[in-house]
Amino acid sequence: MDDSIKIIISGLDYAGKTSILTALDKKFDFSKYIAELKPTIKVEYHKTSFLGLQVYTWDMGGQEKYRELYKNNQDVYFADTNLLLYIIDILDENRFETSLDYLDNILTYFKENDMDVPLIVSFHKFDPEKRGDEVINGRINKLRESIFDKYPTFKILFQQTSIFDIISIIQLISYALSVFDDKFFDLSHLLESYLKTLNCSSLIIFDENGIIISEFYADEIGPDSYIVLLESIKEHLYLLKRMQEERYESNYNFTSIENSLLSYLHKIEIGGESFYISVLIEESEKESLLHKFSDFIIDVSKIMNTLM
Ligand SMILES: Nc1nc2c(ncn2[C@@H]2O[C@H](COP(=O)(O)OP(=O)(O)OP(=O)(O)O)[C@@H](O)[C@H]2O)c(=O)[nH]1
Ligand SMILES: [Mg+2]
Repeated sequence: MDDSIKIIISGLDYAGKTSILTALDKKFDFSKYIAELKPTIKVEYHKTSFLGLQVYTWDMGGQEKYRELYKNNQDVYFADTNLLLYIIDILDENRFETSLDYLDNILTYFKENDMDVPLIVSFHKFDPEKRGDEVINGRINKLRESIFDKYPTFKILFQQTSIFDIISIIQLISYALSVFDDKFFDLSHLLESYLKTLNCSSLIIFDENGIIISEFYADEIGPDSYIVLLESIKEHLYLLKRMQEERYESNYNFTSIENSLLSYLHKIEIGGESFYISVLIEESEKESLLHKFSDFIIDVSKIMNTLM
C-alpha cells in the first residue's frame, strides 16, 4: 500500500455524505452531531491516520453550483484519487437520472486520464424499516444493474447503508479498506469464525488510540446496543491503558459490563506497535475462552503482520 490515500466522497446534495462521515468519525452520540449538520460548502477535507496510512477524505458538497465548479476544474478535484465513494439517496427517486449523470461525469474523467479508480456505490437511507420494501429494493436493483452494465471496466462494489444501522456503516469501512488490501476482508472473516468458536458476543481489534481496525458482532447485537457496548469497551480500554502506564499490578483484563457480560481485553504487539483485542462474553464462557484464546491470537497476528 501507498502511505497516503485520497478518498473522494461524492453524490448529490442531501444524499447523506457528511452524515456518513460523521457517523464514522463519532461513533458515539452521532445522532446529536447529525442533527446539527448543514449542507457542505464546496469541499470539506478530513485527515486521519490508519495503520500508518495517511487517509485524506474529500467530502464534496453536492449542491448544483459546486457540481458545476468541479466539472469545470476536474484536475483540481479528481486527480490522484485512490477511491471514489459515491452516495445515492434511494428516497430521492426524482433525481436518480441527475445523480447517474454526475457519476458519469466523474467516471469519464477517470477513464480519459487512464485512472484505475475503484468505486463503491452506496444506496443510502436504506433505513431498517425500509429493508422489506419491494419498491425500494426494486429501485436499488435497477440502479445497480444500470451502473454495472455501463462501466464494465471499473471495479465496483455496491452497498446499502443507513445512519440508523451502524453495522451497515461498519461494513462500508471494511469494504473501503478491502479495496486497498484484501487482508482486511480476511481479518473480518477470521473474527466472524472465532465469534462462533469462542461463543462470544463481539470481537474488536483496536489500535492504541482506540481506533477500530476490525470488528464483528453476534447477530443479536442491534445498532442501539452497539453504541452502549462500544462506550463500555472504550472505558475499559482507557482504564487498562492507564493502569499499564502506571505499572499497576492488578489484573484489569477482565471487567464486568452488565449482568453476566464480561469485557476482556488482551494486548498484542505487532511490528513494534500495540493493539488491543476486545471480547465481550458471558461469564460462564470465561474458562473456555482462556483455553482457546492463544490460537486466536496466533491467527490474528498472522494476518496483522502482513498488514503492517
Ligand atoms: N432517513 C435517513 N436520513 C438520512 C440518512 N443519512 C442522512 N440523512 C439525512 O439526510 C440529510 C442530508 O444529509 P447530509 O449528510 O447533510 O447530506 P450531504 O450529502 O452531505 O449534502 P451536501 O453537503 O449538500 O452535499 C440530513 O437531514 C440527514 O439527517 C439515512 O441513512 N437515513
Ligand atoms: Mg455534506
